[in-house]
Amino acid sequence: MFHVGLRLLVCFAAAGAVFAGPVNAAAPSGVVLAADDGVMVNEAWARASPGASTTGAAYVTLKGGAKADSLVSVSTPIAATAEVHETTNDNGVSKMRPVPAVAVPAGQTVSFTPGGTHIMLMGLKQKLTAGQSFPLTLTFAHAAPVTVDVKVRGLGGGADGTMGGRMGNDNGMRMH
Ligand SMILES: [Cu+2]
Repeated sequence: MFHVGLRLLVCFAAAGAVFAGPVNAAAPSGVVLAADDGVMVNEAWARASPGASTTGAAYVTLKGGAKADSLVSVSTPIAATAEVHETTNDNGVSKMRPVPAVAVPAGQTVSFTPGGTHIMLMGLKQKLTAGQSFPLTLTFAHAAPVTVDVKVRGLGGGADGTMGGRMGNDNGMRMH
């Protein structure tokens, strides 16, 4: 028999947190570029490309704005072709296929991940080297296109410690 002491978690009241509600400032008609109206693109990163590989994969986290939207295309000057792919597991075999659009519901977060939805870069014009970054433009059905800086992380995680060990086996899909 042993006794597990119950620990009380002390929560700090969020003193001073000020929630400013929607500010409906009068904007010139036809000009609506407020950040919270469109899709936010966060955490854009890519894996370093090994050896002479001419393909790579990049990942982003999308945060839906006030209205539902969808990502319809991606492009980058460093690759001949960039496509949104999704990885599916078919009887233990990873397969990927291009997806025409990725739904970004209002206010929802959509995360691209190794082994899941990813941005496939084909015909790389330069090696993806850890520590470097490159521009990636995301085009949405409704929101204005967004260009983000994609940070290249080392193969298999490393310094940043993220995404080093994903679940499942590789099945020759190490890049995705
Ligand atoms: Cu792919």
